[in-house]
Amino acid sequence: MNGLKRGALIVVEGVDRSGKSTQCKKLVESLKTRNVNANLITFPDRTTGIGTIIDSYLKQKSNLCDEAIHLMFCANRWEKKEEMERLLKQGVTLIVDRYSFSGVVYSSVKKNMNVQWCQEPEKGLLKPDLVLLLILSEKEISKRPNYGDERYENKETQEKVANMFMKMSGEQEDWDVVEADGGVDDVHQLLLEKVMKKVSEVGHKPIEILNFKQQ
Ligand code: T5A
Ligand code: NA
Repeated sequence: MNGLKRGALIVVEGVDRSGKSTQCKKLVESLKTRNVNANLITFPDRTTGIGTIIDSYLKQKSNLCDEAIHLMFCANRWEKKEEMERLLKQGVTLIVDRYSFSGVVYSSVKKNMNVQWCQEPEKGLLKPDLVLLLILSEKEISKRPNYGDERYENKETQEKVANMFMKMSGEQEDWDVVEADGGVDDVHQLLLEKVMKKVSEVGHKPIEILNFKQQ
């Protein structure tokens, strides 16, 4: 066994505008200044061929049936799996802006989309060591800049999504619910502490495979 410790797989989830992208970028910067090798991974990755299809769907320039777009989001993660595994084994901690949980939640709040069906193609991807769920109060949500024109950017969908994320957080291990109403730096300090702790814990633990607890 070589002496190299693997990186930690850290996922940040939450509703739209909860500050995920802001926090993920800051986490990578802070980890680097603490000599932790870290990379940012973002889903959807709109730069790949599959990502282009997703981007067009989100911008409402094209339409796909609910099942097909679900599988696109999922395939967008599968096409990154090998690279993510390689980086983790090289000791790089990955800060991931959305992952399979967004995939399952945003699809299964739609009519006629079954949760188990949505989970199935996500199984076999890498299991995160920690999922940080950012939650906002009603008051703070109303203060954040307006939603844009992308699909899902409406109050009704966002409420369903927030409820389902909370339900999921109670069912899965390694989830940490973080109140993210505070200023950017305050939330950052909270998250950084949790991430540093996890980075020091993973050491030589094998990377596990994603599965879902029965709903
Ligand atoms: N989706 C995604 C699926 O349906 N299936 C999937 O499998 C996946 C992966 C696009 C959509 O795709 C869906 C979910 C989404 O609806 P996206 O590209 O991640 O996903 O969405 P974005 O629009 O890029 O990002 P979000 O809307 O989710 O916003 P973030 O990243 O949570 O928030 P952020 O950091 O961009 O901040 C939003 C605003 O708030 C301010 C920021 O400056 C910014 O203006 N802000 C704060 N203001 C005050 N206090 C703070 N602490 C603040 N932090 C940030
Ligand atoms: Na984002």
